[in-house]
Amino acid sequence: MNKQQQSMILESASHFPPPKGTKLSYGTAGFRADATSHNKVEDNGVKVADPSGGMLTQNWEPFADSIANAPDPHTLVQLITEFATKENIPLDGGKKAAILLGRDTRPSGEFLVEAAKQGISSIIGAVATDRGVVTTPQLHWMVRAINKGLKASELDYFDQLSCSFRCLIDLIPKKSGDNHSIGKLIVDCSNGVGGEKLQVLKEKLNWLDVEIRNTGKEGILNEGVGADYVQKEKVAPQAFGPSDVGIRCASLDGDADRLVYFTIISNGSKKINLVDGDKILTLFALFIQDQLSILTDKNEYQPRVGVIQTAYANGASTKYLNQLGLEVVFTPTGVKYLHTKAEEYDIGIYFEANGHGTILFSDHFLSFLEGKMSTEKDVEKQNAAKRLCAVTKLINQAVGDALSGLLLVEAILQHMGWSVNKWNELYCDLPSRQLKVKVADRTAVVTTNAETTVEKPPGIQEAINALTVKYPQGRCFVRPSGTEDVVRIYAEADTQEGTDELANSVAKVVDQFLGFNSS
Ligand code: 16G
Ligand code: ZN
Repeated sequence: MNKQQQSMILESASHFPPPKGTKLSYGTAGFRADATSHNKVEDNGVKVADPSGGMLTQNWEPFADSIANAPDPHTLVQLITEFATKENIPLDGGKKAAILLGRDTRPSGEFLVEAAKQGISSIIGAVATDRGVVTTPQLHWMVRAINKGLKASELDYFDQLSCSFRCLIDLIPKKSGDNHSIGKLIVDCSNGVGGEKLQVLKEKLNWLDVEIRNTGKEGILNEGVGADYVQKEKVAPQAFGPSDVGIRCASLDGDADRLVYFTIISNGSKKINLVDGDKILTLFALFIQDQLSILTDKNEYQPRVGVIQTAYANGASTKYLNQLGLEVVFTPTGVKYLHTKAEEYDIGIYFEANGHGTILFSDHFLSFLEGKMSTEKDVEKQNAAKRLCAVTKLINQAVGDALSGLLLVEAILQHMGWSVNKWNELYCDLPSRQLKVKVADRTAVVTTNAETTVEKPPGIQEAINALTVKYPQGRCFVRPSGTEDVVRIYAEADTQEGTDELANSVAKVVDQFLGFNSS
């Protein structure tokens, strides 16, 4: 690193001394400042997208950790020099770099973007472009598009989503007397960034009967609202009430990378039927399977379809997907693991139960589709190819995206002429329970088999097994959280009582082995 470059970094780093007593960690999907709560408005954090538009490459995470925790500017320069040498990154302006910045609606956003700009301007050859307030998936989409030489503005994003949605609607087979109306959708936007973006889409799409709530104009981010709240608490969010009973509702999270659906069950209660990420995955898988069966003959090329879940997927969903003849595989929790696995297939469909997920298509499959669209004479097949092609454009190829996921769900429901209940009844979720236990050191828990088996501390897995076999359809696993200082417990069984009992007894085991009084 030359002198000029060194002094530029030293100067900018001197304005941002690390906060005392805080150890920052990149965690599952980014730096988070206060990891004890789930994403309150005062929390802040930083996510980094790779040049591919995907999550930060995993082997860069230790570097991200080390520079975030560098005690002083000189150590920072040293760490950068070492890393650049190791990764063959030309410094001193040897290569140009463009960095896109974006933020959500948190008050800390402007300050963080400003800090990032100062850091970037201290690297010779690096140029920052501020894309303003965007959803997390929008920024990932833009990075991917730019690096593929495609149109990459926010307007391009909205155009691509709305055009491909419209295309799917136009391709719905017309049955006489059936206008495919499936009624209104109400969306809870978690008082986050999704509200204003969904409003833009709504204005572009006459085919979408949507009412937008919790846009952040009044309520507080993630307080009694949003996909995380709805999925974990299994209750309706703020601003939803008796007049919404039975209506199709959806919830985004604060940065709009998670999506779940729900309906309110009865008057006077906040109880809901949750339609979670597993069901969204199932809907997508069914539609794709249908279209592929129209498009391809048995004796010709068959794209490899893979469905990727985590251990949190409800057992009933896995069983259903297996019955459809689909290949289902499991990875540890966190989009980066699911996404990487999905890339191994021609069509990789991944979802976490909590609503993070998307569908990835291989280049090979994309050229197969193009070929079909230009040569296929059969109208049915031609249409199936067009539909699949529209899906590849609608669904975000960089990362899970609640807005594009929502449009795909809506298009498929309209295509099938399905109500939300019909969709929800594809299979019936097994009762499940999630608990967390505060432990002295969560890193003492080491798991394997996509987090379903505990290797360390020894003996704990045997204790969990002994409890689990007592319950019909029992399944239970524990794992250290990647975002909070706790060990999480997930249990499933044929009844809610049994499930709760199993979860509670395993929580006791975890506390005995790892709790504060365990040593
Ligand atoms: C992060 C992950 C999410 C995962 C969650 C688990 C991304 C974009 N986000 O929010 O996928 O479900 O962590 O949290 O990867 P936990 O480790 O605390 O259970
Ligand atoms: Zn999110």
